[in-house]
Amino acid sequence: MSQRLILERALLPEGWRDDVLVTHAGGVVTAVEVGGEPSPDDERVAGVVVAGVGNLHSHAFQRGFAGLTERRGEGASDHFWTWREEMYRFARTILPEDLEAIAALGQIEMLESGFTGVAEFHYVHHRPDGGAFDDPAEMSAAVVRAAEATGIGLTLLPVFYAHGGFGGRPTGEGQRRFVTDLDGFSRLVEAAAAHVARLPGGRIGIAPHSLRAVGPDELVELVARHGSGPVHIHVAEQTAEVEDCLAATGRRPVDRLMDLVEVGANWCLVHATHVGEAEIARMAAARAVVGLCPITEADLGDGIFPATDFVGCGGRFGVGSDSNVLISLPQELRLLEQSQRLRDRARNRLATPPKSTGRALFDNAVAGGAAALGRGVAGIAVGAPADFVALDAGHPALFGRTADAVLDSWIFAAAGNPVRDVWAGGRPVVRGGRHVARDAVEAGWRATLARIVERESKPFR
Ligand code: NGQ
Ligand code: ZN
Repeated sequence: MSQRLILERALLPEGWRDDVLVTHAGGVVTAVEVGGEPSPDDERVAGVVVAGVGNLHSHAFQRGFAGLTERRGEGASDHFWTWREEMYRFARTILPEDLEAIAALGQIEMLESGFTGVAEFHYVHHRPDGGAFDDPAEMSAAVVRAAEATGIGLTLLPVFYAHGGFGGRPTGEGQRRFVTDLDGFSRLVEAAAAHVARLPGGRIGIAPHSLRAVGPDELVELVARHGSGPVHIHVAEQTAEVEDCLAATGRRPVDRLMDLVEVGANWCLVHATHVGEAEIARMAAARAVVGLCPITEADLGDGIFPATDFVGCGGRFGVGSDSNVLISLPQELRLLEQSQRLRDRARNRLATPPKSTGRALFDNAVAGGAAALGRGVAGIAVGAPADFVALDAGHPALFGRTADAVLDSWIFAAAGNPVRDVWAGGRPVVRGGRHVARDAVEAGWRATLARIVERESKPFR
């Protein structure tokens, strides 16, 4: 059955329009008419409506230890690799029901901030002792159940992980829940796909974890077997990875990756922080989406992605919440722009006139997110998922603003959350700024965190 919404003001791919009649059926937009004839059954949506954004990179379980790695450890300094040890320690404890509860709260926070879909880069596959679950996709199924409860559009990316570093170094204790061989991975993908199939709007892709964790022959084989959908990979996030890659292969990571396999528009290169001029041009020419995760990249001390140069080459990007230390679509976009301003000591670095900075950031996030999630059509348009975000035009930060200034004010000037209502796959999931299942999901979250604390002998810092 089709449903109709009358949007008072909306951002369509062709620009800002008033009185837009949107029809959707089966979770997909079937018609968009400006000035269409309303009928009494239509739902009127006041305020300003924009498309929902795909969160192109999440590790759901990491939401569970957010805020617990902000003390300096024993060593001389803390950095990405010491954080990773803490993260592994947390990953070792997570059971399927824990993952379901943690993922559900994270997804609610995503939806309430304007993310209507998520690409879940999922690598905690096995039991805590490294043994196999009866269903190889047991942990994946927990993420799928969370998405069923929250309504977020899930693109599940089972991760292939085989090595502890370049040159086929063995994996360590902390990685034992992640590791499969190629055939085990194919079975996992098949089992995960069966779970995803019951999810409206669910999609599946793959994620070779990184050039550190995946050998060259394995990468080629993974793409040959499973490379028809979205393919995501972490690349060049830390300078140590660049150095190790150069030492092992004589090439920088992005060059190495693109020498090995044909990277195209279905690829999402996550982070790509440390890239040279030639790599920037190469990623842009390939139409790959660069998956930027500014909050996590700042949190982990990764560095600053050369977004101005990449956009100058016509490159495509979107944003992801990655470690989920803090989940907020506008804050990801703001920090992305502000990192460029701090580096360049200049303003409006990612604006593409006549679009304002906020509009340019937002449009990229919509298009890049849709591509990375394998969703085809982006924006409020026929064939796209019925994912809409209604902003409260009366919110103090937005009041009196028109056109692009609404997005600028949301992204740069709103401390509170002006997101009022959200639809994901046609389903109303946020009403009055609150997810409809928030109470139940919060209760599950609290119970889960209490369980984890009880189970752990050594508390998280
Ligand atoms: C991850 N996260 O897989 O969760 C990674 C850390 C790694 C980020 N890179 C582990 N932000 O890269 O080896
Ligand atoms: Zn990641």
